[in-house]
Amino acid sequence: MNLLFEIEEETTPDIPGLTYIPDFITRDEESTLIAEIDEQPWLNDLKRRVQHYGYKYDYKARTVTDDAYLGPLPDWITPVAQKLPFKPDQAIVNEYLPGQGISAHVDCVPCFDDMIASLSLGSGAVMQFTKDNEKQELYLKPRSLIVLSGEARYKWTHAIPARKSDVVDGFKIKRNRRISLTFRNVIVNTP
Ligand SMILES: O=C(O)CCC(=O)C(=O)O
Repeated sequence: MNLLFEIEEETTPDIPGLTYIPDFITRDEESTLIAEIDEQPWLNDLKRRVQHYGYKYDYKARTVTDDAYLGPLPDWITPVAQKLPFKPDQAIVNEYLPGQGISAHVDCVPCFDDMIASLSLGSGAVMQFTKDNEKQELYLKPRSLIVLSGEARYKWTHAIPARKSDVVDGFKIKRNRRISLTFRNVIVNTP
């Protein structure tokens, strides 16, 4: 039984504006990014640990104001940011230990432009997409990238269920520590 082959064959949900790119980065690039991330300070404002670059996002107020500017994206982010289909000015790192997730949401519409990308590092996890009564799932493999735009970004919520394992194509896959590196372009709001 070839688990990786089975998962490789998983089809991307048919959601307009959703792009899934497995193996977006190499294992070496992944290790370098994780090492860099682990050298930076973490914020503990949420249940999961996060790091913000470019602009600080205010989760409570759901805004990004011009005084939230932190500076250009750090050099260690540049190589991966340059491979994206847009030029981000903001990046958020999320850390998910097994059992942690993120609840269903649409990324703040007045805060961020159309295209949003998320790179998975370390471990995979299922992402759930929901629109009205429709639910679709996609297993985000480590080193994969998803890009959300249009309908996928504005009409569907996305979530990572808080659990310790996922079932993908009938196979149970344990989660390890997952880090996502998410990229956006900020629409600056005046306070
Ligand atoms: O972890 C991810 O891939 C998604 C993160 C996310 O949805 C968010 O930061 O709003």
